[in-house]
Amino acid sequence: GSRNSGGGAAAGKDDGKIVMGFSQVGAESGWRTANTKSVQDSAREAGIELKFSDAQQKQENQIKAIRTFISQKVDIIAFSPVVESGWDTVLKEAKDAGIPVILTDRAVDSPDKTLYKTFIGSDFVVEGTKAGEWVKKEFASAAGPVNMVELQGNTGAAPAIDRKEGFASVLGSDPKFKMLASQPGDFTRVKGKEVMEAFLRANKDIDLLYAHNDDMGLGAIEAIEAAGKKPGVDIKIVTVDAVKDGMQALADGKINFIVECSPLLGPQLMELAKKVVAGETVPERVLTEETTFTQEQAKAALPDRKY
Ligand code: GZL
Repeated sequence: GSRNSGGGAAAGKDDGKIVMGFSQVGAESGWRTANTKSVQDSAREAGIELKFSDAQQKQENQIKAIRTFISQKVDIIAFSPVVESGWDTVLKEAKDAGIPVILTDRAVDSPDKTLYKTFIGSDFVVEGTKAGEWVKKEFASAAGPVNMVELQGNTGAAPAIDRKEGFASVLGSDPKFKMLASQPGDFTRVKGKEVMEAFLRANKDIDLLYAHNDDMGLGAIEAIEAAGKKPGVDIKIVTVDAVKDGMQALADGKINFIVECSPLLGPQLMELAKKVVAGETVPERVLTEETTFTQEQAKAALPDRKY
């Protein structure tokens, strides 16, 4: 059971083990399941007791989970906010309860930086610019117009907002590149396929698809093939994540370029948690290491891919 370590601070279990409450977005994509595995495996290796909750991509479920962790007096809370906004109230409740919070994967837009100790995750704007730079190069000799469509992540999510912004910052000013349509596909294969079907019905001549994650790109591939077109040839595809299924499609020539977004945040998260619980200062922002893959690089990397 838990004992109150006094001072209203959160209590660990009697055996001094750190207890972490983790609120996960959901299980919407290959990236997400790899991220969950990384968090769970790393907690076990770090000797941290993990209370894990899956919010099925609903903000109200994450808020409920955080409130439960507060009532359980966990030592630390970590979560990946499904959307950027609407967290100040519950994060103030955690702060008032003396429970430190770490943001992982996605950011919140709260101006009050005292509501969390650190944010570990990718720079999604940079990921969007990497995708845009590839498109600019790929179509450098094309006379234009280059007709593009975009499958966005779930509305309001930091990666959806920032990947869109980064991509547009590279191509938006060049009149050759035309964004015919840009809609949310919620980071899932099913929705990505559905929205791509609609794009194909409304636009006869699409040259490029930018999907904010592999899973939506894989759903779109099904729609493109059903429409009798060759993904990666008739319609070039650039995605973000570099999960195994995406890398396989890249190696098979159905995707043309993938910007990596690493889900393996677990080890760094547990190290940061130990430091925070011990009262040590930690950097405000911890960036993840990630790269990009061409079709050739995917063939070489696939055998060693951990997720
Ligand atoms: C990005 C992460 C995104 C992935 C998607 O860090 O939040 O959510 O790109 C996942 O695959 O669903």
